[in-house]
Amino acid sequence: MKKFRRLISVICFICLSIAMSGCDATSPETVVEKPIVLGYSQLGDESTWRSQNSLSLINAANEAGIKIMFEDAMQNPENQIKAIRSFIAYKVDVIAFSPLVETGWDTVLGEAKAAGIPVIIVDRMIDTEDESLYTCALCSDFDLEGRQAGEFLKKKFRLDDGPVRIVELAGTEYSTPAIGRYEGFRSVISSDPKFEVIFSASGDFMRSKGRELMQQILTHYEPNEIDVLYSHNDDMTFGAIEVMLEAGIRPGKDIVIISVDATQKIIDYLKDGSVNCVIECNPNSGPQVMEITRRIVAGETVEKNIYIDEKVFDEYSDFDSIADRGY
Ligand code: GZL
Repeated sequence: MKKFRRLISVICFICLSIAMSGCDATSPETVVEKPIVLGYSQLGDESTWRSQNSLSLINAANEAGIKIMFEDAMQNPENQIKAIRSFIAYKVDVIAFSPLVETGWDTVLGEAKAAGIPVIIVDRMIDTEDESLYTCALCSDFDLEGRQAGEFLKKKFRLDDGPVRIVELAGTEYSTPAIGRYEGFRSVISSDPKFEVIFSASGDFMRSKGRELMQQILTHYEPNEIDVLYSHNDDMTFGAIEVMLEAGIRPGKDIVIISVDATQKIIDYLKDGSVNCVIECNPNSGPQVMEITRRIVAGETVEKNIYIDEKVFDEYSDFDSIADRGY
């Protein structure tokens, strides 16, 4: 009898401990995988494009079940370096960042490498001799974007003897998009001397500075002395168009306009003839960044350099084929 009671008490203890542990004795322990932790340093929130890029990254991380530590550097590379150091201290699984400018990253990326934390470069590129400092770079081809702008001008003015006088609103100095869009554009138009850039200055990809530069341009040149506005992003274009309209200038007619990014508003301007050419720069890289992160953590090989596919929309395009931009 004593043995029977002992057996019963042992069975009760086992049942009680299983009930307390919350797991089912009939099935193996359910192993909950630890979520991947991604440290992301975003360069700022200077433009419509950037806001959409940040939204894409955060939404994609949530959908992928990745814990994202998202830091906005507010256009200050020192803040990006601090953020990357905090990710290293936190021992994140992967670090990703959009570098405001191309240089100054070797030291902090060397610290990430020493800590064994892989780095993904997103959107803009860095200028480094040591490619071991990053595992993958997912960027746009900014030189191609500049060349596409030049090719549109050659087509638009193919029957015009010139001169074709161009004013340029450039992006943030020493940033990959500003360098690529500047150099790519000139590599095409330099083949024909009728094209002349009469003004170029950085508007930092900001609407307010685009506005200021257009006002400055109109103090130096009469409207009929300007044939083309080439703007490195839509936000600066919006600022410039405001000034043109205030000055009685018909955007897209009195001055041909080329803009880069392809927000919905600039596409609407293209459709109503206020803008003549839009070079797409795709901000929706979030899903690709999370897939690259997952593959790196899983130990899979990833390509060193991945370019985002992008299109050109211009006055010769079939506007009905342009999908809603979503931002
Ligand atoms: C390009 C991106 C640029 C956009 C701007 O990839 O870095 O920065 O063209 C943004 O709109 O501010």
